[in-house]
Amino acid sequence: MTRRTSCWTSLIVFLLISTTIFNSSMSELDSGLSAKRRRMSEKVRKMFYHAYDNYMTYAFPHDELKPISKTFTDSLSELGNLKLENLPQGYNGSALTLVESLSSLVILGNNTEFEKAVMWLSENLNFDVDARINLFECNIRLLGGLVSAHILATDSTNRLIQGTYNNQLLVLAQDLGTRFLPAFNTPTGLPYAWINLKYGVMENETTETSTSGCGSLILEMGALSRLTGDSRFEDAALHAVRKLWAMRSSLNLLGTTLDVATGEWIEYSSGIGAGVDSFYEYLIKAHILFGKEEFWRMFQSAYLAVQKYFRYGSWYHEADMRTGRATYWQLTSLQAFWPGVQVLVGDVAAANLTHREFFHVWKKFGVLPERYLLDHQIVHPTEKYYPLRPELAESTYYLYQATKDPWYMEVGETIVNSLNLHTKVEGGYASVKDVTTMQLEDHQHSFFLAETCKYLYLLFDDSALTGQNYVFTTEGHPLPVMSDWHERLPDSYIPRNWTSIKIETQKKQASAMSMQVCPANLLNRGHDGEQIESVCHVPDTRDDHRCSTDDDCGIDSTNCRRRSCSIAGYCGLWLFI
Ligand code: DMJ
Repeated sequence: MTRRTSCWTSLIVFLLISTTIFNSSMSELDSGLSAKRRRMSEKVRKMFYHAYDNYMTYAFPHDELKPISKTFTDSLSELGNLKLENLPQGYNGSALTLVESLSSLVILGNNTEFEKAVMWLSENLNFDVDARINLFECNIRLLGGLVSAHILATDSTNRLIQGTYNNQLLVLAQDLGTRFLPAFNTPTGLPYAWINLKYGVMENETTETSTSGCGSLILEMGALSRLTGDSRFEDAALHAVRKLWAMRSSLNLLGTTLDVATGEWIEYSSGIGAGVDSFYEYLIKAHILFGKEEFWRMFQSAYLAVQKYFRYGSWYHEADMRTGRATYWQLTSLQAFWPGVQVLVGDVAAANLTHREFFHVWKKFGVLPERYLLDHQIVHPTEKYYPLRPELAESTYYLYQATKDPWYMEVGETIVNSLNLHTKVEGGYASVKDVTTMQLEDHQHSFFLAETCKYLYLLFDDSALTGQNYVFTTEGHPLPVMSDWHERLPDSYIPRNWTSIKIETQKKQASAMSMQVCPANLLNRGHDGEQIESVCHVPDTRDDHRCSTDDDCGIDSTNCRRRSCSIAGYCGLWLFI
């Protein structure tokens, strides 16, 4: 054998060996990941049932579980004073946690328990009660839970409730939605935050509400209208969105609280967290669900304003809607939903950056504090709690769907382990009262079952969603994306639970669940076949990129960072933050 032949032989042998090693290490990696997926989904399944079974044992049919004292609460804390003494005889709460668990039971594949729950609710739920409830909370939890469960119960692919289900949940949802309508009877059409289910708006009711409270009702009420053919629900919610949007500042920013009688803002400072969060979320999700360009236009302007005025590096602070000047430099636990929204519009890189920061704070404390002061890097003195919120798990799930990067499963595992270590008690999962001491509070919120457990489970096992195309409401209840709910159909489409868009000769599928890109990005795309531009792009004021101040500079399209003006007078990413 010549020296040259031997070199070639060695190279081929080397390549064969390394390919075999590479292939086998890849398959080891794959099987390692599958094993992890199985192990973790099992762990989350057990978490769900620990919370659910304890609720059913100690709290049902009341609203929520007190896991430490193994008793119940009917105050529905955030929902208002739906107190037991106000309820008719024999009526024991709204079984809120059961309603909130319905879609999670389907995702976990427990059709038997789902059917049992649906039948119980059909026979026992009654909204004719003298109770003052919070419209937003009641909408996202009860109405959303019922509408979503009705769709799941009647979905032929699920083969649920054979023969026994006659739209009872939809009838209940329609009754509840009708009880909401008097809230919209205001001079502005913006709904009151509180309403009595039996008597409507109470005398001397407060006219103050929040942006999310009056502006994020469109998914549930829109779906209710589509299902019942009664347009009043969608009309009322849509009117409120339009009115709120008309109240934006010249910077396209909204405040946090307002007066529904006068249409005046009360709190001008706002951000992406408490009091505003789901307003942004519902603009993009309503566009995906109803295919309405109007929602996309509102969302796009609102999103650009958020990126421009609230974003600082990977963080989001609050700012005055009139001037855009920063007001509070605080991270709030609720803001952690934002990377999930960014995934829906295709800004995955920006989502990843922000998500990492939230995870960093989670690891620092073991859970996320409700409020964290960014400039001092300390927990807010009076908001040290963690009520089992889902937002970080939710964003982790979306980012995993978009990237399939196994690192997000590590994040999920950390979240699961922290929850079991710090919040699991014999009678369920308890909220954390103080993240600095891990002292617990006797409350298992219903969203722990509707959202936290659901997103964690879906992170490790999304098989229940295969071939489905859902949008999740802000409370984690799935609503199917159907072409026949779309106002403006794409060029070509398959008339089922999927939206398929034809661009030139190329047929592309766009889906909120495939997470590749929001349909609007494809629809709004130019004819030149250029790559879809990031939705966060804000061009510099001048074409030659010259500037006098930072205000002349926009948002960089590739990484969504705010550009600043250099000493030499050029816009760019000069400050790495
Ligand atoms: C949930 O009820 C919803 O996600 C809502 O939009 C915000 N707050 C809670 C969970 O943290």
